[in-house]
Amino acid sequence: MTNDGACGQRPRLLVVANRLPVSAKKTGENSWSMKMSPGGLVSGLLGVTSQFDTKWVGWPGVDVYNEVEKTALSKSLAEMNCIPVFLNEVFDQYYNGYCNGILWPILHYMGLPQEDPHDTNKTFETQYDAYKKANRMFLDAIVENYEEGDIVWCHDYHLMFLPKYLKEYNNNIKVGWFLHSPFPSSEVYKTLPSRSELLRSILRADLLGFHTYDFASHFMSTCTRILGVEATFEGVVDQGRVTRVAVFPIGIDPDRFIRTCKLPEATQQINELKERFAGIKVILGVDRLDTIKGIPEKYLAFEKFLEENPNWRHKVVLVQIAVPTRNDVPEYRKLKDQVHGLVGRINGRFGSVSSLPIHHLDCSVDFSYLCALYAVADVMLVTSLRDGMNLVSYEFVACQEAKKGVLVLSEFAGAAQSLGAGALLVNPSNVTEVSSAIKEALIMPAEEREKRYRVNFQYVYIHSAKKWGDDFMSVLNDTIAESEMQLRK
Ligand code: ADQ
Repeated sequence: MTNDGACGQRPRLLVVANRLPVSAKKTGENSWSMKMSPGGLVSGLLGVTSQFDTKWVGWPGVDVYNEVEKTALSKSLAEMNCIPVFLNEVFDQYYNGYCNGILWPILHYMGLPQEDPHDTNKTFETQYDAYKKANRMFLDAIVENYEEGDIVWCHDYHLMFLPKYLKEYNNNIKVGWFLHSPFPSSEVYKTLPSRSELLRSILRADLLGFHTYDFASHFMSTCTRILGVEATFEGVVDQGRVTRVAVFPIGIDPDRFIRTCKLPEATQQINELKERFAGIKVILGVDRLDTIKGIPEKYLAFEKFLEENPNWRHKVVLVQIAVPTRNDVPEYRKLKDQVHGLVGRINGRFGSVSSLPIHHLDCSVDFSYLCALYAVADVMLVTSLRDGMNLVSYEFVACQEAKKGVLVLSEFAGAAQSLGAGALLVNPSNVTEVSSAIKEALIMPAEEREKRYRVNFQYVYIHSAKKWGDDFMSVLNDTIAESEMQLRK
């Protein structure tokens, strides 16, 4: 595909995701401050959007009911090419309820949660209705801004109804849909009450993308088992329509990380961190505080490592940045308490007045400091129980030019299929295995670290976010061109 439109203009792309890349916060009457939202989806897409005249469509991070305020906020967001979807009263049941309470655990193999029999306001059915309503609100925002020829790229499990709604509105709209999470085996997916309707809705897209071959294969066998349709990489054939399915492993913008590590601010932060941890090895974890990220498992493995290797006590720290997310979902609040309990126990058992083995921070860090942490770490510890890709592991590799540290990576992260050759792969639920991998990483000879780093760096550099976006757009364009040719025949 060329990125030039007919009159030399860049083609228009509407990127639709649950959340806009910026979150708004009210600072006064009709005035708002904006902050970048952390998260893998935003990080991945930032590398892509420069080739297109891109508009983002998504929730702005706040409820706004007053029409004057809505207009004021929409105007500020428009300057950043963002179109808000005010989900307001629908948000709780759609986002906390159906998306994160039901779909997220199913997609990550955690099973269907039990319905609360006492809360008749929050049944699966009411949450599902809110989900559909929210998807319609996204449609309305798109329709208001749609121009003939626009490409609409829908992201993630929040928007499984959108392809169907878009095609019902205008069958000629070019629609792509990408899943950032895993797609599970059909045995897990089929427990979902609305399983067929959701599959049929996403099958209205022209192209469906997944991070790994396994996820795409699970999706296709699920279509066959649940809908009884023919599904191969040539396409899924449902009700006379063919939907293309393909694999697009996401990446990062590696140059942004490499550049930032060399800037004066990060250089100073790197020096301060080196001084702070002089003579001590640093193991790093950077995760959203999410049930899928395996943070308790990480702490249990580190505890075992300290238990079994007394000579390493006071010579190694685990710095864990765990930005809280989804605070309104009860499981996430429980997780925070559980993790804090473990940190207290391990620091109590193995710490001293002058040294604590775990530095756990409930916060988001700014980009320069994040790069500095990646750059000084000796070991990166990723223990996701399931993860679509895990961009943190890519970011670590991009920042390790000087140190050439070791990546210990869960085999259940999509990244294990791309960085597996250079990383130490582990089963995060096996504390003994993770504890041994920590030790292996800490004592690995420089020559082997260098070799592993080179393999991973090359992969991260080539498979960038830009490549991911270019590949998706190129296949989407080919798919649409092919189906237009079929129609003309
Ligand atoms: P996430 O689950 O958010 O993404 P991940 O891919 O690791 O997971 O991306 C996290 C992003 O947030 C990274 O860019 C990281 O730098 C940033 N981040 C995390 N904690 C932070 C903190 N404390 N401070 C600042 N920044 C922080 C989802 C899926 C993943 C998939 C991505 C992209 O769950 O599996 O890889 O989308 O598709």
